[in-house]
Amino acid sequence: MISERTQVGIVGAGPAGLLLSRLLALAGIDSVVVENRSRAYCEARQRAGLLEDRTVRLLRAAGLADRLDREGLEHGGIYLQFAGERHHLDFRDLVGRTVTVYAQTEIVKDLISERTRAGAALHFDISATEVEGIGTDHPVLRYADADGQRHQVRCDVVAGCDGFHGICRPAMPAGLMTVAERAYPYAWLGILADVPPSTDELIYCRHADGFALHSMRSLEISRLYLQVPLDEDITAWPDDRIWAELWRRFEVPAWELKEGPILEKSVTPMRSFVAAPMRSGRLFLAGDAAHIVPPTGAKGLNLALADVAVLADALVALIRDGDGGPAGAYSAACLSRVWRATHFSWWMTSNLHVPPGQDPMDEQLQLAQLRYVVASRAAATTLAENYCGWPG
Ligand code: RFL
Ligand code: PHB
Repeated sequence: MISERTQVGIVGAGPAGLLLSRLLALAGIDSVVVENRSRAYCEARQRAGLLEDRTVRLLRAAGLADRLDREGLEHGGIYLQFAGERHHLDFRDLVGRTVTVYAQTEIVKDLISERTRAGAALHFDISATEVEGIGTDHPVLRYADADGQRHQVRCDVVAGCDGFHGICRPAMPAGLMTVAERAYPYAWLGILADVPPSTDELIYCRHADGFALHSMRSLEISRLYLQVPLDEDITAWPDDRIWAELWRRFEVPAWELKEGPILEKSVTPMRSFVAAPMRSGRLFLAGDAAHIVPPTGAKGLNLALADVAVLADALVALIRDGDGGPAGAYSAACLSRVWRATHFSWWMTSNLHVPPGQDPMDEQLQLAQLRYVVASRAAATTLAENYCGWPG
């Protein structure tokens, strides 16, 4: 067993864990990050694509936005499509704000490259992660490195940034956590395609046969999603069936969907999940380890990064200044934002998807709500300020 010492032990090298390590380093606090996947896997995992303006400012302030500022695509709105009509929502006009398309894969690459250049302790391919002693002043993080050598890291604090399936949430004391959860009766089939986007801004589309979303990764690469049945077998979706279904759902007069080679496809279930509190003793949860939203509101990554911005300040106060006030307020501060985003994500999801066996009442309620959003400036403003991020 190799014994080590750090101030903050971070479990997980996703966007939350990596940004936390960077923010702490800027304040002179050292950390060890352990990740059970390989670096290549973390850098290639296809997930989010859309950043709130606040998230962009956070990355800029952390000195991580050189490539984001060069390659990110600033968007001033979205299209909302239903009943065969496409409507534009202009966020600049409604709330004076924008969002930015910049893939999570690129944020993770930028963070890993910065952390590596800074000589940070960042260990990939580890296994058997364990957290112990969170009720003491010196919790311990244990893991086995890529060669199977066991390590024991004595910490001041452990940050659980290990996503929904990690080990940190289960390491919280039994009986402490309250969990609110909702599973949705459908999934998303997502594709990455080697073809320029067929739209200038994202299209969120409700079709009688289900939701579809046209997003993008760059001016060359498109990202598209289709609502499919829960537990859908991906082999039921050869490429030509995917393109035909996308065409059908997105079809409006005088518009064309450009097709190209499909680089990747996967099926994602949809879930809302909030576990509270996000802290017990010296263990703090951040990002997907504590909460999950369905992707329709584009909030998950933004929430994860917002959590660690609050957490970094709280840990600096606790470790450097001996002030436990901000650490005590951490969970409530995050959960207020999390619940707003949870509501918005549920609202977007519920209004744009067609559940199996939808009755005429529910269908008309959805359409009435969507018509209201595109007709009322007040309703459109509500969507815009939530989509761009609340509080901003
Ligand atoms: P992550 O990214 O899951 O990272 C957790 C890391 O912890 C590692 N890990 C462990 N390491 C060591 N020991 C263990 N025992 C471990 N267990 C797990 C994992 O390997 C992993 O590397 O969580 P984090 O950092 O909290 O980040 C959250 C985001 O990844 C997530 O919320 C977003 O991707 C959600 N999301 C979106 N968010 C947005 O803000 N905008 C979007 O447009 C958006 N689109 C999406 C999305 C998520 C999607 N999927 C696939 C769920 C679209 C999709 C399809
Ligand atoms: C994406 O580009 O992957 C994306 C964009 C917006 C969403 C969800 C996913 O709401």
